[in-house]
Amino acid sequence: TRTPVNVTVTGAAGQIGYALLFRIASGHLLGPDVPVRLRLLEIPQAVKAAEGTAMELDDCAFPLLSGIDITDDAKTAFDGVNIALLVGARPRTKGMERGDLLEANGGIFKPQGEAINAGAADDVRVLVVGNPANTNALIAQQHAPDVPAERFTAMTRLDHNRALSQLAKKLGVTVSDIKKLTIWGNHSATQYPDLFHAEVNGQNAAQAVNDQEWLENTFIPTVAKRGAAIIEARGASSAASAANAAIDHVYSWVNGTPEGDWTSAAVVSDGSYGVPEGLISSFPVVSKDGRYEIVQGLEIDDFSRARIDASVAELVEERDAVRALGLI
Ligand code: NAX
Repeated sequence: TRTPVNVTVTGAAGQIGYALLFRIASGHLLGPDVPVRLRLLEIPQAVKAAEGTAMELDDCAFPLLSGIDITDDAKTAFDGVNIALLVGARPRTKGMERGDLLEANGGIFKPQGEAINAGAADDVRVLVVGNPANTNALIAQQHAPDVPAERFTAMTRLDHNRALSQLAKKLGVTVSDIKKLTIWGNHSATQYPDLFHAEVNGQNAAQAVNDQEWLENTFIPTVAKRGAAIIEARGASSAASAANAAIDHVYSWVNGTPEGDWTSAAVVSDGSYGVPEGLISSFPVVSKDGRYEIVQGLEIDDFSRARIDASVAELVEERDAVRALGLI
């Protein structure tokens, strides 16, 4: 039998954690033949709730789940980790300035980066979900100098999936008819969902839409502000869809993207498309041989350029702010 893959989930007692853990344990993260061992990291006050979730995981009798450990210590949580899902973060509370938010999250992602550096398995892959996801990923990455930088990613797959669904509705097609959609930039309201390189049943998506007004004033803001719309409707932020996107992100990373398609992920920039090297920004990516690679050579017109630049400028500001705070 195969050795179980060590999967660590932080913020395991939170609402995304609750939606995520059962799907990991049932084989959706890595595949139906890959046993997993779960490590749950929580803050001390939430360990008991995590234990409750672990009891329910036991009660599912998942054949692929070979064990569950729960801890409030990052070093323990990341020792030998193969897949690290960093979901727990400090949310923005009323009246909180951006600097305070970044600092509070620096206090979480710096020690977690250090713990990953100290104890992770050689093949560790890290996905940051907790917001501000791109910059939290950058903080963790900067504190893990012995881990290849490309192993740190942040999640824009939910934005990608939201964009697929909105476009499919508009055109009366299914999501499987759509290929090569891209989310560029930051996982925030400045993100740019790009239809100009996307294809719908082989036809260019922007041409198929043929409605610049809809693209600019409906599609882009609907995707970018979907998180707020979910909170408004549900009274709580996206959880199951966020968990689903995290599953998709890791599954694609480990198992590859289909030929003739790509997906979106925030990965360390190599300078492609004018995104400053080292920033963790969303790009069109393919996954090959277990690595995410930025799709090269796309032509970027002025409309897309301005939007990519605006989102990247926000990432630069966040990076400079965490630098000024001494967090990286
Ligand atoms: P919850 O508040 O339900 O859960 C967060 C959990 O993290 C809590 O149980 C808390 O105790 C734990 N936690 C806090 N600090 C921790 C630490 N240092 N170590 C371990 N655990 C810690 O939030 P939830 O709805 O689950 O969302 C989690 C994060 O995902 C938030 O930051 C949220 O903003 C972010 N999201 C990111 C998305 C994305 O697309 N990248 C979309 C969904 C979501 O909004």
